[in-house]
Amino acid sequence: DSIKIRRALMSVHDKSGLVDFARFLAGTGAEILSTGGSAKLLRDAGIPVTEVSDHTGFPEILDGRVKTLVPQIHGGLLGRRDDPKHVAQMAEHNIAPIDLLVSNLYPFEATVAKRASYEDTVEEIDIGGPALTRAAAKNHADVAVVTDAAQLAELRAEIESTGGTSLATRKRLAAAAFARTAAYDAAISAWFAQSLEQEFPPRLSMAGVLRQTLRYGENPHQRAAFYADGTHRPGIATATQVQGKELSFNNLNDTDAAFECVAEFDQPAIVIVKHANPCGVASGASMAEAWDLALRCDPVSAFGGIVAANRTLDAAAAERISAIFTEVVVAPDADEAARAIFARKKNLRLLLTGGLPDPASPGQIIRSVSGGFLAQSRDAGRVAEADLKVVTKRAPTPQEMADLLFAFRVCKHVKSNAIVYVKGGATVGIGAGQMSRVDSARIAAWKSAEAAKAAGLGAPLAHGSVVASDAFFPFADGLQAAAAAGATAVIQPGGSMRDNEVIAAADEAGLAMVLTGMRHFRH
Ligand code: 93A
Repeated sequence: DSIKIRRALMSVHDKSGLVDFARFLAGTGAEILSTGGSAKLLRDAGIPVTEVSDHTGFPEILDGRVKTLVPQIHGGLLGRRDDPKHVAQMAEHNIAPIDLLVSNLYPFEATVAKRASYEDTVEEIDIGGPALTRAAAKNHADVAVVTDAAQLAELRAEIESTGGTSLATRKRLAAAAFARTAAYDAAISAWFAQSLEQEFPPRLSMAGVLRQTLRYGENPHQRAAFYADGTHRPGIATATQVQGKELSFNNLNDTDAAFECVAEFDQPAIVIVKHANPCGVASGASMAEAWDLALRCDPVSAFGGIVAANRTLDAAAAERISAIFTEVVVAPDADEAARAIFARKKNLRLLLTGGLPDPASPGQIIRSVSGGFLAQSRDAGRVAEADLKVVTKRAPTPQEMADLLFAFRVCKHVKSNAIVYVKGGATVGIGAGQMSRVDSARIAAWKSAEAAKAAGLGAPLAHGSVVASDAFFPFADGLQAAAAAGATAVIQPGGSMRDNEVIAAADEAGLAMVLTGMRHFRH
C-alpha cells in the first residue's frame, strides 16, 4: 500500500517549512506543482517548480479566486489509480495524477479575530484550498494530504525510510484534513451568524433546537420548554448537567442571570442569584474567598440560591458552597475533588459549561408583548476607566475607582432601579427592582446593615463603600441616602435635568462622583 510520490501540489498560505520539504521532495525526483505565491517562494529558493497555470494551460483568474478549481487538478487528486476506467479517462483528458497535496487555508479565523471589515473577511474565505483538501482526503487510497506544517517532518521521515507514503499515514492525514475543513466552515458559519445579529432590525431567530421539555414554567400551571439557539456558544443552553435533580424553568432563568453576571469579571469571582437578581457578587484571590465575600453580602437571601463561578471550582470552594443549601452551581469546570464534594449533595444541580459567555458578544433579546414581539440587541455595553468623567471636587482614590467599576458591572445585572454598594471587590448591599430609585438606595443600605449584624460587625458594611446606580439620580435624595449609608464615592450615568443639584450634594457630602454616560436599565 506504499505510494511513491511522483507529483505533488503545494498551495499554502502559511509557508513555514515549505522550502525545506519541497527541496527534499524535489531531490527524490518528484515534480512539484504550485500556485502563485507558493511557487514564487520555491522558485526563489532554487527549487524546480511548475506553476499550476502552466500545468493546466489555464491562468489564475478573478484575483486568484480561481487558481486550482480546474479538472486537471481535481481530476489529478480524485482519480483512482486501481480503476482502469479512471486511468483511461485521465489519459484521455491529459490529467496527470497528483500523489501528495500540501495545503493550508487563507487565515479566516485570524481575520475575524482582528475584526477586519466585512468585505475583507469575505475575501478570506478560502474556496479552492478546502476543495483541494477534501478531494485529496477523500482519495486517501492514493493521495496523501498535509494540512499543517507540523505534519511535514513525520511524512518526510516515512518517505526517507520506505520510499513512499503508507495507507495508515494517508488515513490519519485524511482524518486530520476533514477535521480542519470542518472547523474552518464552522468558523465561517459562526461569523455569519454573528454578523446577521448585528443587522438591525434583527431577524427573529426564534427557531431553536429543543433541549428539554420542562415540567412546568414560572408557575406550575404554565407549560414550558427549553431550546438551544444553535450557535453552540458556551452558556446555559450548551452546559452539561453533571448531577442533581431536573432543572426547572426558574432554575434555568436564574442560572443564566448568575452566569452572565460572573462572566463580566476578569479576576476569580462568584455570583449568587435569587429570583434573577444577584444577592452577592465578589472577587477574591481564590474561589473560596470570593464565595465567602459573596455570601457575606446577603446570607439570608443566598439560602436556596444559584451560584455561578468564572473559574474551575476546587475542593475548598466546593466545601464552602455546599455548606449551605444551594439549588444550582454553574461553572466552566470543577476539578475531581470538587465534583466528589458536590456529589454528596444529591439534589444539588451541577452544571459545567466548558467556558464563559462573552459579555461583549452581540446577540438578541426577544420578549413577547400582547400581539407581538420586542427585539433588541443584548446589553453588551461596558465602561472602562477612560470613559469616566469626574464631576466632583474630589476624584476617586485608586481603590475607590476599582470598586466603582466593579459596582457598575454588577449594576448591569441587577433589575432596575438598581443600587449597588461595593467595598474591596465585593458587594456589601444591593437594592433591586424598586419603582423608585431612592427606595432601592434605602433598601441597599438597610441590607448592608443587616449583613453586618449577621456577620457580628459593629458598623454597616456600606461604611466606606462606593455605590453604583444603573441610571441617573433624578434628585439629590438618592445620593444623600447613599452618603448617609456611608458611601464615599459614586458611579452613575448622569444626564438628569438636576445633575447640578446631585453634583452639589455629592460635593457637600465630600463624595467623589464619576459619570459613565452609559445606562444599564434591566427590566
Ligand atoms: O481563492 S481561492 O479560494 N481559489 C482557488 O482556486 C485556490 N486554490 C488554492 N484560494 C485557493 N487556494 C489557496 O491559496 C490555498 O488554500 C492557499 O491558502 C493559498 C495559496 O496561494 P499562494 O500559493 O498564491 O500563496
